[in-house]
Amino acid sequence: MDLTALRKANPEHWAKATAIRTLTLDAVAAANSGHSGMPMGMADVATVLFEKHLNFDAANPTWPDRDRFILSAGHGSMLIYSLLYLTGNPHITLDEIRNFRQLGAKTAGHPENFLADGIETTTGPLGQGIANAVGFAIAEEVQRAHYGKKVVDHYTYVIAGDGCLMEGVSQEALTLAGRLELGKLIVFWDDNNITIDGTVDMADRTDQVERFRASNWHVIEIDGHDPAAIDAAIIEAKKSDLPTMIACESHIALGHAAQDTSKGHGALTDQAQLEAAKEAYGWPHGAFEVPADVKSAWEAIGARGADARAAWEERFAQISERKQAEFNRAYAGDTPKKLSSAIRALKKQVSEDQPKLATRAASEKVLGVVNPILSETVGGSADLTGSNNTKTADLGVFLPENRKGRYIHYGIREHGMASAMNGMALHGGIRPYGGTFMAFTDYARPAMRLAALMKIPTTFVMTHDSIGLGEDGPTHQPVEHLAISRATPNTNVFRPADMVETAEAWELALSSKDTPSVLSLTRQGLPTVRTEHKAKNLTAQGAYVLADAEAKRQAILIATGSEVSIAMEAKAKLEAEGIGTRVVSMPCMELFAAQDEAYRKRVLPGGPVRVGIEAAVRAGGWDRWLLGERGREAKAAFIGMSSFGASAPAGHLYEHFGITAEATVTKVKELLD
Ligand SMILES: Cc1ncc(C[n+]2csc(CCOP(=O)(O)OP(=O)(O)O)c2C)c(N)n1
Ligand SMILES: [Mg+2]
Repeated sequence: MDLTALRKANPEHWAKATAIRTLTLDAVAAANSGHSGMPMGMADVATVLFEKHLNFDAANPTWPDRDRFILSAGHGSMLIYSLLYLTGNPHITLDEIRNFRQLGAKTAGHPENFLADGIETTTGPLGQGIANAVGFAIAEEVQRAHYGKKVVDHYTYVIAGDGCLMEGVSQEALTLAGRLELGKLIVFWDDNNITIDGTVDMADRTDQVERFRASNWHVIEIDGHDPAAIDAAIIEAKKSDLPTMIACESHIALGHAAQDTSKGHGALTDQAQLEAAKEAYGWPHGAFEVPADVKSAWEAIGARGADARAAWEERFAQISERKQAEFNRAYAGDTPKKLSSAIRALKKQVSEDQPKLATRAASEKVLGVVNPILSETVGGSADLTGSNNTKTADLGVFLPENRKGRYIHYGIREHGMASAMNGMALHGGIRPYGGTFMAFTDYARPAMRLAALMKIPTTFVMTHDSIGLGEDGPTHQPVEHLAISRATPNTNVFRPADMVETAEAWELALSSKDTPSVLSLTRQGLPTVRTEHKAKNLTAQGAYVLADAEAKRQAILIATGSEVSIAMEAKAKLEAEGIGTRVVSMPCMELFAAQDEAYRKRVLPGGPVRVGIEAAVRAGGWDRWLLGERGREAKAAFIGMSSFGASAPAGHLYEHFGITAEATVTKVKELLD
């Protein structure tokens, strides 16, 4: 590349883009770690996007109708930090840039959504950003259909690298976006032909242009260092009814000795080479120094959207007060007042009717009450709608011809679904939930983990939650998945025992503001165990005494979900033999752990023997409740799974694996001996 020619052709653009490049070089050198090349290669694209197109107001980074910018290639975090600092974002100061990658800095190694407004999503695991972006674009469409173009009308822009496009999740994301014709989604591909191990073609020869076209995208190919071409491409992309991929041919680590090599991907810290690059840029300034005229040009870009934001606020004030309140409530993540009374009424009815129902079917009934009350729910399933029971009658299907639809047929794309749901939650104003079989947690897991890390309340509806699903066999029978989800920080795993607990779990999931929920639901029918109506949400305590000992208390049975009724059966048998037995239903270990110690001790007093019953592995939290919080307070045993399941009718499997009331009675007696 002839840098002098580039500089001379457009000196103002060059100075702005060079500020990004040099801040990146300086910050990475100061941290002695990081990724220099990507921000250096994509600085021109980012500069044109921010200068001419991105509708944002740097001083108000959470304005709801802003355009969203997502750096899917999260390793290039200095690109977004530079942009936020230069445009005047209140959180990313020069000190933050100087403290890149240091403890307590907002400028973490990879962008973290919860550290600074303006960072829309956490990226770093390649492919997540582009898949989140599909959710952002869906959220925009759904909200626009509901509130009108006057108050919702924005674009979602993404920068994705070769790595993002090589990850499997990108295939799920882009084919879904193409089918749904998300025309306001615009992806820039950083086509630099470099990854860590070498050139891309060492591992991949995909024709990305053809791949996107085949998936119903509009595609534009440009020189990623030509400001006029970048501008023209964005103008064209914005007009397209289809999502657009702009292939930006670029040079990683532009102007550095490591340009166009995989060495350029990482930390370029050599001082002499750094200075040589600055010299090649015609940048005679010190470390972290941005000349005042360049900084003020960037700040003008940051202030450019202030008028648009003010105009938006005026338009917003014109919609009905009811709509304004609904919009603000949904953005705040608050539930309507009606929700808890509706849940209470449902619980009362269920306790009276005492249906025998699979919790997945119970969940559908709860959603039937919830969805008409919460206009912000967007449901879906990865091609298991009838099995996950996620669709209710009032939700139309979201399609290009029906943007009012609030149900998404995600297709067989569990990872893409989970990641898109995260995008919707991050966008704001939408409460997404989506279903698959619990065994396919594995396929959705990277996004489930990120929901927890990002502190967003995505709800994962995981049905067919044990060997109780029966004949489909061990591939479909989760045994370790509860443990995996419970081991994940900031995740509430609910395993309701009946429809009452299912309603309570939903109420908690829908009220959560910063914790995702996993609902573990059965395929098989379960009796109602909560036969006495309690207005209070008992699931909120995580565990509670469902039935206390009648004879002198000698045993405590702790069970979750489908095994609570087994515990009740065992209790009846034990009481008949004079062994007083308490049954504790434990629908959410995390919420129980969050109760004060006095409550935990009241539910699980020392003394009696304890048996845990759950058709899953013991790992992932059980020992704390079985052995006691100090690990030696109770004689205890666990009835559950220690191998994969098998293919047979559910009843046979429970017998075969010894998860029965009889086995529980035997265990209690052994412990009492
Ligand atoms: C899921 C995942 N796998 C691996 C990595 C480690 N990693 C970070 S960047 C990178 C290479 C990415 O190549 P590309 O997107 O082309 O970025 P460039 O080298 O062009 O900056 C890899 C493998 C990661 N961050 N996420
Ligand atoms: Mg690359």
